[in-house]
Amino acid sequence: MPNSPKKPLVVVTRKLPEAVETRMRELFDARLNVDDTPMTPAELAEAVKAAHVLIPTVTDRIDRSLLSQAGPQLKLIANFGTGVDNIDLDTARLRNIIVTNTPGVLTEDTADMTMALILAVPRRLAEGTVLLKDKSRHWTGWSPTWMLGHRIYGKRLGIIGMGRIGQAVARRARAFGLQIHYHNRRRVAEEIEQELEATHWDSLDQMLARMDIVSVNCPHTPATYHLLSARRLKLLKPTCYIVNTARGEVIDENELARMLEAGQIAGAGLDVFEHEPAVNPKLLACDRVVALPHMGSATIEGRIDMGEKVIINVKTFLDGHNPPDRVHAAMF
Ligand code: 8YV
Repeated sequence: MPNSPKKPLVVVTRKLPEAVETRMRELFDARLNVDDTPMTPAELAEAVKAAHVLIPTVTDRIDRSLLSQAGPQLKLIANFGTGVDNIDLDTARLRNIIVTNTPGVLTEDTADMTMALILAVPRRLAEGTVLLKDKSRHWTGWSPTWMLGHRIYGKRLGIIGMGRIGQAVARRARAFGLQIHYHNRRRVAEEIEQELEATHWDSLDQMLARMDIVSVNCPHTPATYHLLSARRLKLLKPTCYIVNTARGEVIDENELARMLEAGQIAGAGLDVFEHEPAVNPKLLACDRVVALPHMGSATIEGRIDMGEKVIINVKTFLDGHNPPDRVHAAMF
């Protein structure tokens, strides 16, 4: 019997949904991570020495030092995720390694989670649940002045980053009666502004000073690192709430924690943190913070869609074509 041609080695760094892994096994020589233990830098180095394709996630640092250890056979990094701030795009380009991501398929889930936080923080959802579940406290009944939050309807929402996710957040927020404001690298098309009745702010500083809720929906890039710096956080009204489902690095987390503790910001809904998986203990100690462990796109449907997108990118590339979700450094 003739030898069947050797399939390319595809290393997947984390456990993926069953259906995705099954398809990967059929198509590639897939080295999967069955017990889902994050790979150490040494294990990642071994992987890039042998793999033709690497499929990392947000938890893997694909930096210059790692890429410098890659063998010449590594030609594609197909990120399982939309944000590519875990990958040194410039070094990948210099080494002729193509990078792809999974845009679009996690837009609606992430926007849902953003909206959930926009509702949860001003209306004190997490605090209320904790109060009822805490066995040491007994709920004595309704009171007109107890557990008051703030109205959402009619307030001003400032969206930082009006890409796919920012727009999906704006659509939801409008249905809740929020007024939409945004700051973005580029102004969005007029039809979109009209549909969302969105006000564009060229100056982020000026927008921040006037908002009731600020939602971070931009990618983390060198240009957006600490975009909400200590100076900018001080521009917010003390009654303003902040929601972040993008990347922790966009906000100066230490300063945010300090200001929340000092009552200089009304509250925060945070799904992402600057030094994940570490979370600033001051944030966790603050009643007015709803904190989630990076769950924005965590739906079964979303993860399967992400896996399918990764497979399409890898298969298209291995078949000799340009993968559909190729990332260029200039895009980020
Ligand atoms: C993913 C995300 O879960 O895709 C992204 O950029 O932030 C997340 O929602 C994660 O990145 C998977 O790698």
